[in-house]
Amino acid sequence: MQKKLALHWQILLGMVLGVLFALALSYFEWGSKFITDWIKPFGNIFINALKLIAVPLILASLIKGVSDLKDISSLSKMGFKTILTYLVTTVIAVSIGLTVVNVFQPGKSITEETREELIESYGGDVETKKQAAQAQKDQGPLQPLEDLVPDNIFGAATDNGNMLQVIFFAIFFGIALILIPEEQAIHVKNFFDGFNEVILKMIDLIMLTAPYGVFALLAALVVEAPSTDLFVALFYYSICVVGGLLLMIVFYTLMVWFTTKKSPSEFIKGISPAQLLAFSTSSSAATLPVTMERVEDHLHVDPKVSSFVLPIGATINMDGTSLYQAVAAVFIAQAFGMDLSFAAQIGIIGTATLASIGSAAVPGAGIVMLVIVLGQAGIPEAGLALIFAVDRPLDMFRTSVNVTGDAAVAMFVNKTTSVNQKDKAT
Ligand code: DAS
Repeated sequence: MQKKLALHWQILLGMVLGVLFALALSYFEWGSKFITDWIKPFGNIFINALKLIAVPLILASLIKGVSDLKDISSLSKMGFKTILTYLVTTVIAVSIGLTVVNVFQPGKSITEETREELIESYGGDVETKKQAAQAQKDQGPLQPLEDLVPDNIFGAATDNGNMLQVIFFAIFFGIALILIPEEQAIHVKNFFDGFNEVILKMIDLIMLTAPYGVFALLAALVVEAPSTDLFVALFYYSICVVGGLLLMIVFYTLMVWFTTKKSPSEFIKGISPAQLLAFSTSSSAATLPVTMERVEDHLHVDPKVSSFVLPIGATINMDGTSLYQAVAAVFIAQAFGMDLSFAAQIGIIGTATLASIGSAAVPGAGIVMLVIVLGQAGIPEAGLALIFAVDRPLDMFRTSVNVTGDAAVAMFVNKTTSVNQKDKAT
């Protein structure tokens, strides 16, 4: 955990040094050009590495996740109730995120001049994406459904705009894997378990370069969009994310209060040490042991329930991440002057839910999977560079919400599972 904490603060340091370095060099007339020619490319390489890992991560995590469902469903209705509750809370989180970002529109506070600069620097293919979105509006009502099924998986995997096709293939593959005889499936399952581990290690390695990538991205951001309105917009965007996350905390306390009669103060007092650890490590996985101890010893959840519900939650239930992905995607679209159609925003509910399921419980995983949401919504993925500046602090907040959501669902499942009530009856 110490290594993760060190990397975590290294990234924050990279941000600060990137800004200071750019401010210092901008005093020289060659400073901006130097940063654009010799520093910014390292930021682009870092963003490209995140985009590179998105498709293999989706394939690995969804195929593994879907094929693991076979074990979960065999644990009777607790398995299904857990998965269903996690899905419902994630859709609620994404919906809250979309509501907040559409109501407050943080990206719209950018001036036209800055928008042109951003499009030139980061969103080069905005026009083509706008035309594609317009073309989509003119298509038949079932075109999105037709587009879901790729006619060539390698084509879908190479064009980020067809992330849903990759997701469709992964889920289809996982279901078929469940249906083949166990003695054959085990080899494939072991392969994808191993493949998933390799991909997570690749994310670890990419995140090791994050301090340098963030340094370059921040330096470029300062010299290429020195306008204060961009930083004001990023501040508004951060407020929207944190505000939405706080609404999720309110939702969880009410959910726990109404379903288990545990008062909000008791719930927050019980889970707060895990929230603080999640905040400082930005890792649900690193926090899991503390989450389990708090939920069992202080929120009185049966260990049979918590030992099942919480590890699954740390892996697939990331409500804070899904809310953040919804806000981030629409903010980037607003910053590039793109009006997302209602259908595109509904699509975000689907992809942000799936992207958060596929997000690993490690620092920075949420922004890696944001590529999926952007690609599918037709938003230039290069827009990641705009929000990376504030991603680290927001990762701290969203990880705390991820952990809080896992605890709330564990308490709900504990209160309503027959397994637990049978024990009480004996
Ligand atoms: N840091 C991730 C987690 O551990 C969440 C994220 O990156 O969005 O939950």
